[in-house]
Amino acid sequence: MSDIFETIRRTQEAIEAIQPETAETLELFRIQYLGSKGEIKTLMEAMREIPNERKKEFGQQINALKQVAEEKFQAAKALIEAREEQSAAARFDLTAPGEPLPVGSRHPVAVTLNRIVDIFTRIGFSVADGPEIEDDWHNFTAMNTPEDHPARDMQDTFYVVDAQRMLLRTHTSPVQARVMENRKPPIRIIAPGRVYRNETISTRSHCQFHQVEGLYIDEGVSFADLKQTLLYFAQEMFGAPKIRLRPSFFPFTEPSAEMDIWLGTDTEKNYRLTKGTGWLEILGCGMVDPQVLENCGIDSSKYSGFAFGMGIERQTLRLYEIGDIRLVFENDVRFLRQFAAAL
Ligand code: 2NL
Repeated sequence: MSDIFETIRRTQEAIEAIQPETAETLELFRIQYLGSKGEIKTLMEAMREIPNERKKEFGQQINALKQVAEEKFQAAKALIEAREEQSAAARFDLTAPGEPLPVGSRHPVAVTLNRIVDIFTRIGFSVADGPEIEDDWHNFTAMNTPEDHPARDMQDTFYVVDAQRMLLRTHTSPVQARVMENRKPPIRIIAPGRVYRNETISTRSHCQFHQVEGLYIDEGVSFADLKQTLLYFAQEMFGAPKIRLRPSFFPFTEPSAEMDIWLGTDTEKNYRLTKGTGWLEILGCGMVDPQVLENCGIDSSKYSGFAFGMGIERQTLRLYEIGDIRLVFENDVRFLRQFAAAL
C-alpha cells in the first residue's frame, strides 16, 4: 500500500533528474512516462486497489506527478527546438559572397539590327512593324508578284490557312504596304523583323530569319536619293569608302539594283570574301514600281520613292566575322557568351 505512494515519489524524483537533450531522447521520455502504456498510466490503474479513504490523496499525487512530467516535457521540447533554430541560423554565413547571377547578353543578330535601326533613325526614318501572319494581298499581290511567281509556290511559302491564302510573311514588305495604305507621303520607314521561307538551310537549322526593309516616298524622290542614302549606310555600318550598284530585278522595284560595298583585296580575308573582286554584295534596292504605289493607294503621278531590303543574319556574319550561319540560330551559350561585351 505505502509502496505505491513510494513508487510515485521515486518516479517523480527520476523525472526531475532527467534532462532530454535531443528530439530522440525527448521522444523516449514521452513514451516512458506520458505514453498510453507509460509508467504514469500504469500507476493510475492501481487506483482500484487503493482504499476509499486514500483515493483522494492518491489522485492528487498522481496528478502532481503527471504535471511534473508534462512540464519537464514541454520545457525540454522548447529548449531542443530553440537550439535547433539557433544552429540552423549559424549555418548561414551572412558575410559569405553571394551566388553569381549569370547575366545574359544581346544576341549578335539583335546587336546588328539595333545598329541598322540607329543608322536610319539618325536620318529621319522611323521604325514600322506589322503582323507575321499575312494575307496574300499584302505579301504578294500588292508587291506586284505574279500568280505564277515561284515565291508563291507551296514549296517556298508556309501557308497557314491555305483556303484563305494566309501565310507567314516571306519579307517585311507587307509592313510597308500597310503603311502606304494608311498614311500619306512623305513616308520614311524601316521595317525590321522575322520572315519565313519554306526552305531548309541545314538539317539542324530552320526557315526563319530576319530582314530589314526601308522605304522612302515623297514628291521628287530620285535614284540619286537612293544612292546617297545607301552610301551613308555603307559608311556608317561597315566603314566602307564606296558602293557599287549593279542592275538587278525585283518584281516590286523598277529599276532594281544590288548594292556592293568596297572592301578591297589588301588582306587575304578580303580577297577571299570578295572572290578577288574587292566588292561584297550587301543588299537589294530600287525605285518603287509605280504599280506598287497604285496598289497601295498612292498617286504614282505625284509621288515616287525608293526601297531596299537586306537579310540581317548575313550582315551579322560580316560584322563579327562569323564563319557559319548555323551558329546564329543554334543559341548555344558558349557561342553567345562571346558577344557579352559587344552590348
Ligand atoms: C533583298 C532585296 C528588296 C524591296 C526589298 C520594297 C518594298 C516596297 C516596295 C518596293 Cl513596300 N520594294 N522592298 C525593294 C528592293 C529589294 O529586298 O535582297 N532582300 C533581302
